[in-house]
Amino acid sequence: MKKMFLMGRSEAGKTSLTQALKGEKLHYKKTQYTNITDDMIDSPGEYAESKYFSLGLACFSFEADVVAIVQSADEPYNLFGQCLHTFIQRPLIGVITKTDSSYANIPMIRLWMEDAGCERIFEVNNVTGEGLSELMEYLEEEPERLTLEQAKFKQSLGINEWDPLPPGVSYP
Ligand SMILES: Nc1nc2c(ncn2[C@@H]2O[C@H](COP(=O)(O)OP(=O)(O)OP(=O)(O)O)[C@@H](O)[C@H]2O)c(=O)[nH]1
Ligand SMILES: [Mg+2]
Repeated sequence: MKKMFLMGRSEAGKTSLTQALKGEKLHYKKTQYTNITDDMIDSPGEYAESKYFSLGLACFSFEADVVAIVQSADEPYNLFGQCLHTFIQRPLIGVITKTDSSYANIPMIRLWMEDAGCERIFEVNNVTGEGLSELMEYLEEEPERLTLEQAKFKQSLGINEWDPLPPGVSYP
C-alpha cells in the first residue's frame, strides 16, 4: 500500500477523502495539525495556503510514497503553480473531489492539475464513494523499494526513482 500525502486548500475534501477511503461515513472534523497514520498524511488546508508553510509541505512529502493535490470540482481558484512536481521528489497525482457539485468545472481543474505535473488524475465523490475504487487500486500497487545503489543508478540515467527502467536496461 502506498502512503499518500494530501495537500490542498481548506474545505477541498482531504479529511473526507481519508474517511471515504476507509469506508467510513463522512463526519466533519476540521484538521488542526498534520495527522500521520500508516497509509495517509492529512494536512490542514491553511498550510497549503501560506507560502511559508508550503515549504513544510514539501518536507512532509519525504515521508510519503505519493503526493496528492486535492482540489474540489468547484474550486474557485488555483493554489498550485505550474511544474509543482519538479520540487517534490515523489510521484504527484491529483484528486478532484465534490464531483457532485452543481458548480463543478472538472475540465478546468484537470488543466490545473496537468499544469502542476500530476501523472494521474482521479475524480471522486466522497459522499457516494464514486471513483474511489480506481484510486484505491492505484494505492494498493506496492511501490518498488530501491536500494541506495539502485536509486543512484536511476538518477544517473536521469529518470525518477519510481519510473521503470528503459527497455533493455537492468541494474548493474
Ligand atoms: N458534496 C460533497 N461534499 C464533500 C465532498 N468531500 C467533502 N465534502 C464536504 O466538504 C466539507 C469539507 O471537507 P473536509 O474533508 O473537512 O475538507 P479538508 O480539505 O479536510 O479541510 P481542512 O481540514 O480545513 O483542510 C465537509 O463538509 C465535507 O462533508 C464530496 O465529494 N462531495
Ligand atoms: Mg481536513
